[in-house]
Amino acid sequence: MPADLLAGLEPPPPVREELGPGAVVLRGRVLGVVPALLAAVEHVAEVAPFRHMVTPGGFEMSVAMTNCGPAGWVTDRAGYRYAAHDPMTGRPWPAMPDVLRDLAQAVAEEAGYPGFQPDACLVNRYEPGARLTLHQDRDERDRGHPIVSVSLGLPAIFQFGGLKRTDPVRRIPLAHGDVVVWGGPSRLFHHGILPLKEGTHPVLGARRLNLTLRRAL
Ligand code: MD6
Ligand code: FE
Repeated sequence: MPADLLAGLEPPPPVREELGPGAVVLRGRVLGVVPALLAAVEHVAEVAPFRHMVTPGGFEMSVAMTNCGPAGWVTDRAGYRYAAHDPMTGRPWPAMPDVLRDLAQAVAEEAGYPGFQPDACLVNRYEPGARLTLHQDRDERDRGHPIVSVSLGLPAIFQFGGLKRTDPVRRIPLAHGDVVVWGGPSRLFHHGILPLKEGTHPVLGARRLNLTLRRAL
């Protein structure tokens, strides 16, 4: 078959949308590496299974979570923090697969943050109805580092507000393969995910996965 007939099968180049100061969405950026990302998540979840953590206020989160890398984000009655060990197994979190580290570094650089070296990857799993209320990511030691966030599976509505909880909130749809990178002036902006709508994604079924890669320590 002539090569030009296959050219149309290549994924389209990522489309860049500025979200706010220091925050950008790269549409479809990871579509070319989805199988490798899913294999990485599957391995992580075999060692450190997804679980519903409890907030300091005593509520079980609707989002199921696990982690990889030297630092894992956890919450329980004692508060939010990064921990070297999985409280469920007592063992260190699984190592961060190279594909995640390399991807995060490359994508951060494209977004204007060269030299990003993540030591934490939080994996969020949503089923229809699951949500993440408006919050700030403020448990990382040095907030000078950006966060790289990868969306897979069912689409979701991302809420993106401002420094104050009461600032106006925009609603941004995030789809399979999209990446959000943010840092700088918007690093502490409030954000959340509206309750996931029912649906079936061709690759992931009735689920959404979100991977957030950070420099926590
Ligand atoms: C999610 N993301 O997309 C939740 N936090 O499921 C986050 O809470 C988030 O996407 C910090 C930076 C990027 C994010
Ligand atoms: Fe967050």
